[in-house]
Amino acid sequence: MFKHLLFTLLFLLSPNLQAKELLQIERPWIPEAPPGASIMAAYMSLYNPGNELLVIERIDSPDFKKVEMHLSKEVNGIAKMLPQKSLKIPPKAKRQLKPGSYHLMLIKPRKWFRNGEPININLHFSNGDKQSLNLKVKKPSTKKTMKCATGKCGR
Ligand SMILES: [Cu+2]
Repeated sequence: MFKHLLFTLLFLLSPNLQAKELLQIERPWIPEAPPGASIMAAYMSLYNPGNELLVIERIDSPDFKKVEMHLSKEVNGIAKMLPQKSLKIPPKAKRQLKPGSYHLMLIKPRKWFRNGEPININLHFSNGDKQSLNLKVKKPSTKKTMKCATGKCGR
């Protein structure tokens, strides 16, 4: 009994033994890209449940040559994607990665990722922590794809 209690206490006190979840990922979306596409985008909502500011300093993936953090912004009437050095998520706050705003740019996939296939992304934080995400590619709805094909995307 005492031994069991001691073990429980040690477990609770040792941060290394606990599976750390740094950010809560909501509604992840990696749209399927056409075959041969050299970039894909990843969208999701990042929630920081902790009491300290979390700063994502670097992102990598075994499935892509490079992962960049971007911000889509209109500069002098021209839509641009500005690379971001970091993504800050304040305590108890949410950062939305969505079309037309912050997003992840997945560059040079190692193969054509189709609907339902898994993609791994590693977030590296300024405090040395690392969080691995297992996400899935999702086919954009046919309706939207057809609209885009006829040049009426976004309407
Ligand atoms: Cu981008």
